[in-house]
Amino acid sequence: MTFKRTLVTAALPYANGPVHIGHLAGCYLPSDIYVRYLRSSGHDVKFICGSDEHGVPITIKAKKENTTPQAIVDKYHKIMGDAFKEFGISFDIYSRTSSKTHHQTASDFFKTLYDKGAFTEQTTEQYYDEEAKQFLADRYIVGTCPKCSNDNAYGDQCEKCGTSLSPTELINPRSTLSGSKPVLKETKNWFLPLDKLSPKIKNYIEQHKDWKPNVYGQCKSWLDSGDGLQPRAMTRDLDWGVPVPVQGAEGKVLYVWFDAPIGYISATKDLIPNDWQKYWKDKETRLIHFIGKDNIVFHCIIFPAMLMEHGDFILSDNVPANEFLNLEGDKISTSRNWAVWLHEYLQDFKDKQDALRYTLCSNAPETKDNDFTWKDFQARNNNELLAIFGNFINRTLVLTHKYYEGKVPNATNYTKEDLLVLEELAKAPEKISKAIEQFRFREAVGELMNVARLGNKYLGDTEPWKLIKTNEERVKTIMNVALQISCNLAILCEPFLPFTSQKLFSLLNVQPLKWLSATQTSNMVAGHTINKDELLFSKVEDADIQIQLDKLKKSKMENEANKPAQPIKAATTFDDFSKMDIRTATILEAELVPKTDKLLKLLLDTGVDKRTVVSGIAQYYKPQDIIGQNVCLLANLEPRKIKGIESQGMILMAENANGELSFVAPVKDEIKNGSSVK
Ligand code: B3M
Ligand code: ZN
Repeated sequence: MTFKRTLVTAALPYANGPVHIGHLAGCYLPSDIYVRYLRSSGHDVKFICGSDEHGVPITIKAKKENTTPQAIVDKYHKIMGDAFKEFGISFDIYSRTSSKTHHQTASDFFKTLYDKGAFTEQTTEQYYDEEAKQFLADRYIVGTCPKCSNDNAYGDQCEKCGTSLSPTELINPRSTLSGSKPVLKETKNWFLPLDKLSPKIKNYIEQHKDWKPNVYGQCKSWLDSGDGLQPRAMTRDLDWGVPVPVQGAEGKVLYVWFDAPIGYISATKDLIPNDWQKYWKDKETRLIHFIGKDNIVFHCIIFPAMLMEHGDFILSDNVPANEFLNLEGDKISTSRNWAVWLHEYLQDFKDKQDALRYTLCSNAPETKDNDFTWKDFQARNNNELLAIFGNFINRTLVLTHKYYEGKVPNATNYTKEDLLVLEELAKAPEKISKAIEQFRFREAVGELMNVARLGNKYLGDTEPWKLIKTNEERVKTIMNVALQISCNLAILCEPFLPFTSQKLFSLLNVQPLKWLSATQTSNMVAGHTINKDELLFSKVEDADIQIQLDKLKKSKMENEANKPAQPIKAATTFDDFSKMDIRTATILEAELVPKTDKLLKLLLDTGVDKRTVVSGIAQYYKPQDIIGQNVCLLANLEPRKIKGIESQGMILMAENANGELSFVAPVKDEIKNGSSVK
């Protein structure tokens, strides 16, 4: 089936915090590349996004900051919208779900389903705060964790021991609104019977074996899991959101995951009030949702189920979800401030949007979780963008000015080598298109870089700066070819590096050209004058990277300081403790255990003997730095073979909340090796 137009949506981010690189890499950058490519290729495409402004976390944040949910979403809607714009994410509209259009659209949608009898009504018992006179979302209830006795476990989870909970499992539950003890009270909500819709959904998913394996696989596992799909409440007892448009539903709003995807429809209405239906109802429209992996079930199962029940809408054709991006080996976390925030990046790396776009695309978590490191960012900028792409362009522009006063020379006589390069150049757009169309953006950006490599190698091989003394005619052709490559690079890099593309077109003094022109190798016309040369990219210095690493280190330390200590373990007896022979000792020798990256083999002086201990501290200490270090040793621990080495005892280490280890040692020098620790 061929399509006349494409509607691309990017997940609506919650308006309760700024945007970080994980968001960009997971969803907004790939969707932007895709849309820019389609636009450049002359397709009819609309690119939709906006803020997701409902849901419990926003109401909690408002309470904490002593303000209203509306004030919270107003603030972050602006911050997020600005950050996207600054990074060149080219939404046709960045809308919001607190808008009038959206409330109306979501409300009508619910009503249609309700009138069709699509929902089942279920009465359940929920906690109710009699003082605040409202039902309590799980997060509004705290109590004692039945597993670890933490007094401040939430109704959905204990953050201390990580157990998932339901509010009724909490011991001594209390409401965070009034502090009072909540009571169980019956409440009626409307459920989407996903169990009954399961065959239809299954059928839909099975028609999409072409989806990315991570997406298709997750859908299948939802559908095929033990109990299969379960009915899901589409309304909530809450006062922030779209009111449920049904009699007897006062004090209830639509479940945030019911209204949020409808936000795509509302935003399209706001963008093209007279034309939106074409994009949502015509079978010749292709609908594509870009999302992160935690949103798969909502976009592939629940939203399609809603659309099927409604009946008027097309279903999505693809959901190219990405996996997660980690940062320097750790999960990105807003609450732990373990993130690179877009607005902060731009303060530190002014005008370097494309360096981040390039790094995130080259290393995108397309098929598995991936890691962003600042060193990799620096290397990609300095060794690829600057040393290959930038270097090629710079040499081309500088030589054109030097030899021809900035005028494109005539290509008079192509050699076989020139023709091969031009042929390769003309093939590039198709290679890149193919990869983009299959959502393989890493491969696509790799192909783009290959064009820059081609140019760089061509100049290196032909060495026009040498030939200019002996064969002026030949240099004209070489420089003409180099300028064609430069111009086509400007076209081909636009989806990935829009700022660079714009700058390069302006250096070449050419109006931006479309994708199809890159199949030509004659876009730079002889006699045309280019503009004065300027560098396309600048270096990222070690010092710049150190600032970022220090920032992260600071976050780690602040977290460490804020983290509650582990609860004290169950009581033990003095007798049990005295069975342990703990002694002071000194490290005499240390070396890495071959073929491992965590283990050190240590030789210790225990005052009684010299013995070998294998210790898992290599990530925290270098062998050469710890010779002479005083330690405490559990000396009578049964010997154990580790990686073929007999370890005679265990060194005691202090561990912080981030799992980092530090030696524990006597503080007075006169404590000799072999002194017992009691
Ligand atoms: N706001 C979740 C998220 O930001 C949610 C996406 C809605 S898309 C309709 O990850
Ligand atoms: Zn717990």
